[in-house]
Amino acid sequence: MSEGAPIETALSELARIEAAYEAALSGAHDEQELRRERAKLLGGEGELTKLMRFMPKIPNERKKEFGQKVNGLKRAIEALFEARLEAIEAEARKAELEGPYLDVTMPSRARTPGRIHPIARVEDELIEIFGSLGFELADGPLIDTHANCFDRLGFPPDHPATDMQDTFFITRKELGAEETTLLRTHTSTLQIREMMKRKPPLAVIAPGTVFRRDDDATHSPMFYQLEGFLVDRDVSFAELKGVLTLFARRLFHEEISVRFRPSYFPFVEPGGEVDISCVFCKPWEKDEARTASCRICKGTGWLEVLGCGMIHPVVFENVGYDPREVSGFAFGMGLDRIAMLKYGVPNIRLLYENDHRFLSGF
Ligand code: FA5
Repeated sequence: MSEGAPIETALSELARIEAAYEAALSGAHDEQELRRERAKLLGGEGELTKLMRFMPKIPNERKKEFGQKVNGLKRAIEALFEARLEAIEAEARKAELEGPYLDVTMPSRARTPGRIHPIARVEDELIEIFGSLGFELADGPLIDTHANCFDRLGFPPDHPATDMQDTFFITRKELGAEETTLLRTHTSTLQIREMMKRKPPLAVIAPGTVFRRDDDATHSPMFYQLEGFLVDRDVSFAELKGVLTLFARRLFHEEISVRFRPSYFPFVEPGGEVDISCVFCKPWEKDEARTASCRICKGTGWLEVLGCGMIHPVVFENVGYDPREVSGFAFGMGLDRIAMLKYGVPNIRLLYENDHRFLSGF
């Protein structure tokens, strides 16, 4: 607009907009186009909006006249816009009703039902098996203290056994945190947590995720464990053997044998590892050639499944129990390993790759 005679220029621009807006809005064929046309006139950079910015340059005695004209045109544009919008919507609805018939009774595309993930299935089965023996279910936080994960379990400070495990620290004492916390490296933290909370007798299982600095075909940095422990008066290794033999036979096969080998964990004494008969070459069927050539158990006929033992008196002292009064056993197994054995999964990573086949049945 020229600077010369602002009011005349503005009025002629107004007249131009007035003459053109009806054709522009009426010519829009759908809602999107209609909104675009409206924006060209009334949007932030629309023609009419820009004209309003001209107001300061209009002589005072004509400001009112100019303002009224602009507002009047604005209202007319809005009214036509609303009417056109309604008409366009009505047309669209009519076209839909008159268009091809949609058969809502047609059967939908078949969907394959999902299945529970192998690890969750194993977890459910174990909860069922141990539940039937009277073990209660417990849960604990994934981030726990160094004390619950190691110290109260009898790991001496800086014991090499923690080197393999204590890597994923969340807080650092040296940075001012009250207590060192880390992603728990085993579910044995639940022994401490439950025993500090409750008095014996107690029989508990605690499944959950744990984290370590591990990564190969049979080790994952995140994996699942299930902890079990029982504390009462006069509990002996015989009960531990009985419970674990029953678990292996119910979970895998009733003819499975169980073998206990001595092993060291700071929180049990005596401690052991448990092997079960190889579920692939099935030594109980006495096919010696098959066992000799079995790649899974490497011809031994045995597979390692868990660690266990009688709870160490130091652990009882650390949780406020009297080791002269109570005794108990504990065990901890890797659920991933058990799922791999049960379902013949050759590599642990397959369990975490979202492979559809794991969730659609096998
Ligand atoms: C423990 O973690 C002990 N807390 C178990 C225990 C509990 C012993 C109670 C005595 C009494 P270990 O580090 O061996 O033990 O791990 C137990 C099981 O977890 C192993 O037998 C194995 O099945 C599984 N496991 C260990 N590391 C991994 C890993 N990186 N990926 C998958 N499974 C693993």
